[in-house]
Amino acid sequence: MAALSSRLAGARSLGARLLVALLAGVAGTAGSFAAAGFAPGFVVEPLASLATRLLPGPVVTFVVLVFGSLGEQLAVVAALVAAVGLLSLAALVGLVVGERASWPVGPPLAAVLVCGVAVALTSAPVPSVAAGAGAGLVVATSALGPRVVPGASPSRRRVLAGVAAGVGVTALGAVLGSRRRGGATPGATGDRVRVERLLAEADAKSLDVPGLEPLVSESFYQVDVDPVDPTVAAEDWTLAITGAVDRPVTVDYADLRSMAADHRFVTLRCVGERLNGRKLDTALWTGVPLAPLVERARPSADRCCVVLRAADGYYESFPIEALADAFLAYGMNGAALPRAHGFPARALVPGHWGEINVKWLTEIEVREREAQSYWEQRGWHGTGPVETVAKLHVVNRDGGRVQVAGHAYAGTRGVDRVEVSTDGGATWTDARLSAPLPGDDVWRQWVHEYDAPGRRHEVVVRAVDGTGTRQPREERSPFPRGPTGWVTRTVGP
Ligand SMILES: Nc1nc2c(c(=O)[nH]1)N[C@H]1C(S)=C(S)[C@@H](COP(=O)(O)O)O[C@H]1N2
Ligand SMILES: [Mo]
Repeated sequence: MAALSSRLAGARSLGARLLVALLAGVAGTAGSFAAAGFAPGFVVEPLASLATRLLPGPVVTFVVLVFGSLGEQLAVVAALVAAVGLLSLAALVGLVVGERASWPVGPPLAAVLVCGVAVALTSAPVPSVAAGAGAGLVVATSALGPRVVPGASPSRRRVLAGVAAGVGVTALGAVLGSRRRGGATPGATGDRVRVERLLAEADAKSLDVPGLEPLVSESFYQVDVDPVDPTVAAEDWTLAITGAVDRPVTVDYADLRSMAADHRFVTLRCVGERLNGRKLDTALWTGVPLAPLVERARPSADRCCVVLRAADGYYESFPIEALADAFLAYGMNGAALPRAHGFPARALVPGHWGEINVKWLTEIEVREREAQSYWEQRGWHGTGPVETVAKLHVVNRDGGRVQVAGHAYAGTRGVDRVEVSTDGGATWTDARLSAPLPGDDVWRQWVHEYDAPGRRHEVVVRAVDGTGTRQPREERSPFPRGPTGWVTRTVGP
């Protein structure tokens, strides 16, 4: 005991102390990650949420427009740095107080302080104890360093031992944490045969164009206000229908799964994406119609609107009529809804911008007056129907032949045709479309082949929706109502 405390007291160099404290902070963060994974118990998550919540609306909008999803990664990195900083500070206090004491109080004190900071941040006891243990281990190893690393001078050995422990704990924490999956995932949705048949149909109808995403997206875009997705266990999930209703209704996961399942192809598009961006995707969703659930609660005669609320604190309000054909999805492409896309259940509102397709849905409040929406409070106008768009994502060359292709989407209006110009808009030809999939809110693929004119030329595409309306030519930025305009691409000779 006495020998240990004298060694602790020997850690006189400020640099050495800071280094050990920093390593303890890193190890503490790794310990928290090992126990929680990338989920709300992880010390980084509340800081990342705080960062996005504290940022003023225009800044959030700017980050979304400029960085797209990279903005989320920046928030995570910033939160990670802040978490390591806070835990290191706690460890440093333990270390310094420990050096002053005449008995080895440093490591346990550092562990308790780090654990305390983690609990204050996350209110999750188990990951916090793991954080404290990781930090305490590094401080303890650096105190015992001279025994385990022979040769070097005592203070050098102490730091070396701390480094070794820090690296070890962090590596172990990283491996353990990344193995964790958030939320219990029930088996594949029932009705396997129907799902497989529909997926096969989408496969068969997808155009055979190299590089073109098939009709069911291979990777589905993701947009979240919180960089860490909530982890909601199926058995803990409920959806409450509240507000201006005669008798509020609560549905749990078992209720949901006991209802007759339906399968729908639905396309989603984010209002904040660039005109020719990639935040447009389609999946085969499994779930139940939402309107009958809301009807069960007997909405008041004066209802006008709903607010959909979610486990991540997200909320969106819009006219109740939009829910008439809405869907409550708990499956995606034949599997349980992935956590990233709203497990246990999300809303799908046909023909509307992605933002009101609320994920991790927990409440539908019926209202007699309109309410605020998360994005509208930040200046967006994305609760309405989508704009029509034809995207150009593929240019394939084969000698003198050129093949251009993409997707077109017009919400519930449907895509009637896609027109292509290969001379900058002077003349137009109809593109070939993929055969329509069943459903009222699904994109189509288009392809057009032509002889290369032997010079640089402008390819322009535009869609005409099912009502005969051609998409507007005028370029409009995504903010605040979503992008519009004809997509143009220069193709070489
Ligand atoms: N709970 C919750 N639902 C949400 C969001 C969110 O951040 N939280 N983002 C919305 C936005 S802006 C879009 S475009 C879609 C994206 O759905 P996806 O991530 O499944 O592609 O989800 C919407 N639903
Ligand atoms: Mo969005």
